[in-house]
Amino acid sequence: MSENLGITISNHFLLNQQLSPGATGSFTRLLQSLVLACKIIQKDVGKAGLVDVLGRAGKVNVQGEEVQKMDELANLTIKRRLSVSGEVCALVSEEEADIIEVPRQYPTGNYVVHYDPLDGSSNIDANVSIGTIFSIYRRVTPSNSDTNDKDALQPGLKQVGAGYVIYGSSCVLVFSTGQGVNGFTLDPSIGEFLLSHPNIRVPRRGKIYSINEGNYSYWDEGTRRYIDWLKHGYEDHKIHYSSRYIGSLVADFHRNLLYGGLFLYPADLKDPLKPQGKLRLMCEANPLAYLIEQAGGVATTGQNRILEIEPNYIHQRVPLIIGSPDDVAIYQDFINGRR
Ligand code: AHM
Ligand code: MG
Repeated sequence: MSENLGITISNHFLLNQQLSPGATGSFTRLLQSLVLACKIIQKDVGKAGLVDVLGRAGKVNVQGEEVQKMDELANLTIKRRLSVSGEVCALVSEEEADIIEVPRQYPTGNYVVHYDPLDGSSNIDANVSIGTIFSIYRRVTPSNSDTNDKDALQPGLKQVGAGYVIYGSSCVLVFSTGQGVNGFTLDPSIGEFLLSHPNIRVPRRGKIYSINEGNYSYWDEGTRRYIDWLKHGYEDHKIHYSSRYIGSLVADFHRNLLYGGLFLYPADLKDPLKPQGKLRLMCEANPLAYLIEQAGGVATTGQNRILEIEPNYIHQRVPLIIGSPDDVAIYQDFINGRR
């Protein structure tokens, strides 16, 4: 058992900082601002079922206060907390069309953060787990210039940290800064995240596949043959695969990270406006690809490693196949005609 099990996330950050020669504390302050934002979102998500009672987005509640939809509220919370942290120069949110500049009254720092404030938000009303995903880059333009696309559109390989928080049966934060993956669980009685899942490694092979099978007839032939093989190919693979699909990427990813298996959102022909599938490269695929690789797994489009994709625009979509290395390798065999 890890001797650090149960230490607070702040202590964990400080220990890492001490082990990094030349660290200034900036990155630690950025992470702490993100953690605080997620604690605030957790508190708000706990009241999600009362939105109808308290008022709807853009309306005024019984106390005369403006009430916002949960995903808008989560977006604002992260935007505010990171803007005042002094450590970011630009933010990119799934909820906003353009790069968010830090307001001029605040000092800026050297980091760019991409985030999906409330992933799976269509599930909120049914009390299904939802989450926040974040991805951190160092700015590449000079600090005395305005930030631009060069800072916001870096390939996933350039991430210096990434993670997610799940607002579920408990609140769990999983993140990596390039030295493995650790998971922390919020102890609500003291308001602290405590190390509960040290050094997470994804199993080499799993028994779970996660995909929206309603899209079956819109997939490419390789993906269809692969899913058929999982279901009917017992004689060959000798594994009883189970299908598990929550429809919240963070929750599906987290389960598969712990238990093994793979998640797939391939390209499909369902929506001509989204030929690359549904998921976003910068705020969904890249951070999860970074985490899965740190945990010993693989993330691919089927053809290319996710982390090597050169992004063209901030809301770019990408096929995502991610999980246990042996499972993803077999999928690629089907896609590339080797099976
Ligand atoms: P969102 O960011 O708007 O919530 O959309 C992303 C979500 C993922 O959490 C989930 O994996 C996927 O959409 C589910 O899509 P579908 O309903 O097409 O299966
Ligand atoms: Mg999302």
